[in-house]
Amino acid sequence: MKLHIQKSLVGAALLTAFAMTSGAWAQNVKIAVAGPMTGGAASYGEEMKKGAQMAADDINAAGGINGKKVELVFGDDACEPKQAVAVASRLIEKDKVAAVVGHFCSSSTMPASEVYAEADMLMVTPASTNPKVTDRKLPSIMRVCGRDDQQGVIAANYIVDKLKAKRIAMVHDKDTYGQGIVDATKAQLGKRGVKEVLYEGLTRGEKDFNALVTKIKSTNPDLIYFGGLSAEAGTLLRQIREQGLTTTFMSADGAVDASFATAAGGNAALKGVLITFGDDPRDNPIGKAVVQKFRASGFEPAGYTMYTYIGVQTVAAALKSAKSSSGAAMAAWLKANPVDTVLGKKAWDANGDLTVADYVVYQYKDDGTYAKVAK
Ligand code: ABU
Repeated sequence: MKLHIQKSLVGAALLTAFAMTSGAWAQNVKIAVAGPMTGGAASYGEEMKKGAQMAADDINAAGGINGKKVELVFGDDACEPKQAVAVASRLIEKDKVAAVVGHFCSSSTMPASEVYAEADMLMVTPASTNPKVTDRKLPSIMRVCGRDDQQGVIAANYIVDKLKAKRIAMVHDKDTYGQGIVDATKAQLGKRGVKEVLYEGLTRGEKDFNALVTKIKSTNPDLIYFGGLSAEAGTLLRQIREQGLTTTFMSADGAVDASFATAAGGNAALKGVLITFGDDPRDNPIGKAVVQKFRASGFEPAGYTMYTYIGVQTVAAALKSAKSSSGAAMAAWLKANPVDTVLGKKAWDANGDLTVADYVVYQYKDDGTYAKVAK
């Protein structure tokens, strides 16, 4: 009897293994989702996971891609360029994914995209806004977010036209995105006749910026502009306020994340802070049902959640219709065929950038939410 049960268990295990390699599992279309699933930027990775999973579930509920189910494969780059390259190689060679949604940090996306382009793999980033991501014109590399040379213009014009600020202290995190967005804003400020009073870098992951804050204070700024991610944005803001500076603080899309408030010392600490970000995806009427589904599940689809959702929709549309497994051919198809997403119809130019940029200036309230103050 015991031997019979053991044989049955072995048989069932073999059947399962067979099914996984040649049955239903082999029929799946694997889409990778790569980003910082661990480390200091893990909250963005969580947004990516949630956004991608909801999109995959919705696509599968509607019949999948040409009758095949979408199977997500997650890759953790921890927002580290070397790890991103290793993850890209693994997704291509071991996991044999059909396309990639990712990465998050521009500094990871840039080197990983070289690997994808070499393998002729479609990669669509939901969040990497540095211009060089697409300006290198790699044929299979695209994005569903805006660019920092668009975002920086909106920020600088708001600083000049609405705030009438003249003494701008600019701080970045020495990373591709953080320094890039500061440089883009600085370039537009220069065009508008404003020269910054301070331009300094801090180091990501550090927790004590008090010496830098003292230096900022000595320049008597009327605006502090920070380029980087939410952990450093929040820590810097907290230490600025602890040193008694009430100066307006402004940042960009890298700070639009719940961990900004956590690092700053709570929601109230963000009151009055300005940020630029794409038109709030949660307010788009087309995506209302998806936003409600997230909220019903207890997850607020903030930051890049909805962008990741449309990243999966975008690669799914290409996988369904491009009639080729070539990443360059799928990207060419996307550039010629706008895609209906839960954030509206999206179209791309020859670079792989969206044809319409929708950056907006927001101001935080004391409850952690923010409201539009300028388009
Ligand atoms: N765009 C905000 C953060 C991601 C990045 O571009 O590095």
